[in-house]
Amino acid sequence: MSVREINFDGIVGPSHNYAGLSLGNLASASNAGAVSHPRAAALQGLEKMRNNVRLGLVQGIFLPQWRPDAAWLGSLGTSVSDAEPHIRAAAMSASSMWAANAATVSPAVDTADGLTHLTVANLVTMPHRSHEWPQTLAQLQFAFSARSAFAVHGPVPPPFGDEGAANHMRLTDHHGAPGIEIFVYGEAGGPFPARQHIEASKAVARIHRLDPARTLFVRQSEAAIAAGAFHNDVVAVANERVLFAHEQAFADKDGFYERLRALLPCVEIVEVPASAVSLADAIRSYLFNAQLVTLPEGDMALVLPSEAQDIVPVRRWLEAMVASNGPIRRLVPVDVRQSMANGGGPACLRLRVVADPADVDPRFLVDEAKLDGIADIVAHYWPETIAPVDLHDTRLIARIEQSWLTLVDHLGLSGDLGP
Ligand code: SUG
Repeated sequence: MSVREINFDGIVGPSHNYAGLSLGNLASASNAGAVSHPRAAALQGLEKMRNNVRLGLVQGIFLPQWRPDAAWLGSLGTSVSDAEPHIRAAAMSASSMWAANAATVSPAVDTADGLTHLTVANLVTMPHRSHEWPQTLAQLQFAFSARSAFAVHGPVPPPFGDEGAANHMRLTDHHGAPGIEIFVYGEAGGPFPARQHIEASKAVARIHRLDPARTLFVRQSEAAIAAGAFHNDVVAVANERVLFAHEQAFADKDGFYERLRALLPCVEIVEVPASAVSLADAIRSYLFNAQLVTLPEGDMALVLPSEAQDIVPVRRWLEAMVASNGPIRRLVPVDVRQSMANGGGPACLRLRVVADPADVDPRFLVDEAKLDGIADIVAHYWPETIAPVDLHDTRLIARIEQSWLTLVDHLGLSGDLGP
């Protein structure tokens, strides 16, 4: 086989719930206290993966994490029954589903030692996400265990916040060619925290042995963070030679575009002006939190949330874009509403790894038959609903644990991944 882009999607865990834990994430805040549907959420995610397989893309998976995270609660000197409600909710969160925050990935062709480097994200800014990394790292070490192909790194130390690939873009002539790696960091965000710190981005670039002459550090605009773009992938997405971004995504857009054009003359920047789609509508619609993918026949498609087209200025802009002679030729709407209600669109749910699929542990790759098997387990075991008040219910917790054990066993990973 040869180098391909592989999309690894996080399977939505059985504890998926709406506890309103993410300051600056408007969807999470506005759905706080709502009743979630973990089974429907996981099935929606699996359908998205199936869709991508049918498009001819290579699809991978990451497993949900063991919840409640008793080890983390133990390190805080408490337990699921004794913890304060917000700590219990943090220990129960299924937030590892958003695999774009699992790690930052630099393909072999960009690194000095010819290995594909992956650095697990520390996610220190949000308490409920700060304890994801040990279980994520364990999965990365299994999925990418081939030492001849991959180097998997632990997290950048706190206090420097690192949220992984959600703040990283790669532009290149084609996936297998050397790329320009772009790290987007925040400094200020009005009332909201900037979750990606430049110190962390620079550390990841050094650890990945990137060529400084082909690496850019770009500041996210304060207006974007203040409007609810808690990650860059809410206002911009890149694929091969195309950068698709909102006009107000970056603090110094002109300087960034100029440096990018000098480094990659073939780059095509598809910019959505604020006069066509406001920042608020861009964030409400999650237009940019789409998977911009190259189809086997060579055209690019935008796998976007189905509700994006319900917002009139966004629909108009998309219709005009597809009718024009631009690089994005096809729209593929997908229903991931359960994830969207916590601020996670199609792009949040996946981590892109450009690598040879033959080097990846096959337990982390899926085809349609394997997706069917996973969907059967989800349909049978995952809770149908969870209200935040249920989070301490011992029967619910037992069910969540049983769901996880069944899936991990089914995928042949029970000897390797454990609570
Ligand atoms: O970190 N939501 C996630 C959404 C992450 C989206 N990822 C990307 N943009 N790549 C977050 O804010 C909500 C959890 C809650 O409120 O229970 C949450 O964590």
